[in-house]
Parts: sequence; structure tokens; C-alpha cells
Amino acid sequence: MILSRRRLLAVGSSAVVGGVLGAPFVARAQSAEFTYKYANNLPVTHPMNMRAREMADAIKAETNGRVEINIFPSSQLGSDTDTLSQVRSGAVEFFTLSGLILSTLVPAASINGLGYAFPDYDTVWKAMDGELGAYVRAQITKANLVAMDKIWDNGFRQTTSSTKPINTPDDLKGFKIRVPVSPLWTSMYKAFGAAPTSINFNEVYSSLQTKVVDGQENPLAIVSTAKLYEVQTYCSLTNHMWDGFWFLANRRAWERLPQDLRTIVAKHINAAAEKEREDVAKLNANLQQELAGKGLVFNQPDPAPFRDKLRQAGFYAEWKGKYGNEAWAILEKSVGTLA
Ligand code: X2X
Repeated sequence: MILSRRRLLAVGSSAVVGGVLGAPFVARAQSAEFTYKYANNLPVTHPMNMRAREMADAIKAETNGRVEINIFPSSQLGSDTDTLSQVRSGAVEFFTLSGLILSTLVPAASINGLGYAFPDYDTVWKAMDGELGAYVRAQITKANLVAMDKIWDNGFRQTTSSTKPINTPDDLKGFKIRVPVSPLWTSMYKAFGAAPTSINFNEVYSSLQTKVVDGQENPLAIVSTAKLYEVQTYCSLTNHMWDGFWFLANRRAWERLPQDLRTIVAKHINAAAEKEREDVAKLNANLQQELAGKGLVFNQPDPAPFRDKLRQAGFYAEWKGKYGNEAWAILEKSVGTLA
């Protein structure tokens, strides 16, 4: 009698667990206190998205599920231009954007993209983790966005083409090249005498495929992960500029997080940036052979005549005037005399 009562109670209580207690447990696991969107323009296979996934998992674990970050790669929420508006309005909470494109809102943010400014990664990280990066982040703050401390790597940019290799500045004359939406990019290719067209990244593959443009320029990690080699024939290792992505947050969304959560989130975002930098540098150093195997024909032009051409065209003097003496002095402290 006693045993069967116990058995009944046991069955009864497990029914309660499954039916009543179980339901709120499931509901709580599904909805975090803060569910934020993070948008970017790169394929899921790019290290940015691989590290972002780890980062989102680490944030969820360390905040005990209170903060959930959903990643939207490949410009799923819109072009860079659209997504910049969304992170400003708060429709998107986080967005990684090239400083050069961000310069449509924060003019100083394109300064790292000046042609041939950086000789190597050591100089890049010293400047971007140091005074130059701090200067740019202060300007971003004034535009009412938050930039995390560590900029993510895009890389040194190379030039691809469906028509001819680029070996000297003369090869750029009249060359129909896609550039991202940014006054600095347009200005630089005009100084080379090329015919630049501003196109957001989500339309680059199709614009190359349909020959709206003959070429584009991007680091090898993007040429590879976005499969641009399928629609391009030549790859010229021009190394003409270094480009990185600021990890931006909508200010109100950022400040809605209690301080303890903000600290955890920032820690994991910045740690992911440092891992992504290592991944991208390795890829950019090792992809040439793999891409050559896929049919891209490589050449390695001498950078000196390209830099001379920009100097002669008054490109550096023009941009020194635009950025102002303070910013220019900070840049030259890291990279030496430019103009
Ligand atoms: O649009 C590009 O070319 C890219 C992906 O490199 C940037 O986001 C600047």
C-alpha cells in the first residue's frame, strides 16, 4: 500500500515537472534579457564571422544567457549604406564597418586608408591600437556611435581584374574599377586617372560578373571567401592600402546594458577581434597559391611609382587639408612623412 502510494506520487510529480515546471523553463531558455542583432557584409566563411560566432557563444555563456547576439552576415539586413543608417537609428545594435565607409558620417575615420600609408601589419596595429585609433574612436563617439577598442582586420588590399594585370600606374588609366562607397576611395582612383564606380559590397560579385566594372580591389581573404576569383582573371598584389572594420554599437542599445554586462560583452568582442586579426593575416599570407590553383594569374607590381603618382597628383596634400594638421601629425608619427 505504502509502496504503491509512493509510486503514484513519483508518477504524479514527474508529470508536474514535465507539464507545469517544464514550460517556463523552456520559455526562459529561449528569450534572453537583451537580444541584439550584429550585422556585417562578409560571407559566413570569413574569419570575421567564424570568430563572431565564438564570441556570441562566449557572451551568452558568461552572462548566463542574459545577452544573446544574433549574427546577420553577407549584408542580409541591407547594404553597408543601409546598415549604417540602421545602427544609427537602433534598428540594428551592432555593425562592423570599414572606417573608409564610416567616413561618410565621420570624416576622420578614413585616415588609415590613405594610399601606401602603412608598410606592414606591425605599423598598423601600433597605430590603430595606439594614438591614431584613439583619435578616430573619439571622432566616432562625437557622431553618437560607440566603437569598441580593437579594430578588426580587413587587410592590405589587392587589385583584381577581368581584362589585364595592373603593373604600373598607367595600367589604371581609364580602368573601370569598383570602389566601396567612400570619398577617399573615389579620390584615390581619380588621382590614378582610373574610372571608379561606388558600389556596395553586396553587389560586387554581380557587377563583376555582368561587367558593369572590369575590376575591384580587396584583401585575398575576401577574394577567396566571396569567390571573386570566379569572375576575375588577374590579381595584382598592389598592397595599396590597409583597411579595417570598426565594431560599432548603437549608443542607446549599448547604454541599456548594465555596466557588468557591458564589460563582459566588450571583453569578448575585443578578444574576438584579436583572434580574427591572426586568422586574416595568415590567410592573406597563404592564399596566393590556393587562388592561383583556381585560375587567378598573379603579379607583384613595384609600389613606388604608384605612390609617386599620388604625390604628383596632389592626393596627399589634398587629404592633409581635409583631415587637418592634428590628425595628419598623429598619422605621420606612426608611418613617417607622407606628403
Ligand atoms: O566593400 C568592400 O570591398 C569590403 C568588404 O572590403 C569593405 O567592407 C570595405
